[in-house]
Amino acid sequence: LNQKGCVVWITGLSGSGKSTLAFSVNKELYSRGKLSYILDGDNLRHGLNKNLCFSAEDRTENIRRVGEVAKLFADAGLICIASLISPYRKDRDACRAMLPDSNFIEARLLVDVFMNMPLELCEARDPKGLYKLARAGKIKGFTGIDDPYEPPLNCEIEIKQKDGVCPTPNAMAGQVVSYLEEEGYL
Ligand code: GGZ
Repeated sequence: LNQKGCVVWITGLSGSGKSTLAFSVNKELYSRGKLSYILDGDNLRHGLNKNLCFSAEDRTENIRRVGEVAKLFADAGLICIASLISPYRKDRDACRAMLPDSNFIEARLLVDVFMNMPLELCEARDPKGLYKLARAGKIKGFTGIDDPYEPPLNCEIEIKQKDGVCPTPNAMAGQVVSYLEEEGYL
């Protein structure tokens, strides 16, 4: 396999487009003949992380496990795309510490991507009706409503609106793929 592994870690609010970006990047990498794999928080909560809920401790454990699995994929030479809300800075920092920059390749092993979409937009989208339930008090501790989201202080890539317009999935994926190219992963 002529490919260096790394982890693309997508963080952001529910409904900010993390999964859309993950799929779009995956598709683009596939079309370039690169092996990649998506670890999606919401999906993993049906299997690997079935026993976890949304308390601070469980979110920390959720992110730790996904970080460890992502590291295994990267070790195996894959580009691992992890998409989780990962709302707490210290949990994301712990993942970064787990995946230190290599001495051998001059590139980050963990690429932080921040889906910087305003809460109002995510809440207006509300694809699963979860914000509505959270506002009605039917879900407690929902990120952005009554549980915090701590935005990254320094990330490699920031995805945001331009003149009030969201970038298309292709454009967002393009931002990530260009970065991977620059870093020598593609
Ligand atoms: C946040 C919640 C919650 C609470 C259920 N807070 O957008 P979704 O619906 O499809 O994906 C979200 C998913 C979050 O899982 P993660 O593993 O990414 O979260 S974390 O990184 O914080 O561990 C959301 C849904 O689960 N969901 N309850 N209380 N999101």
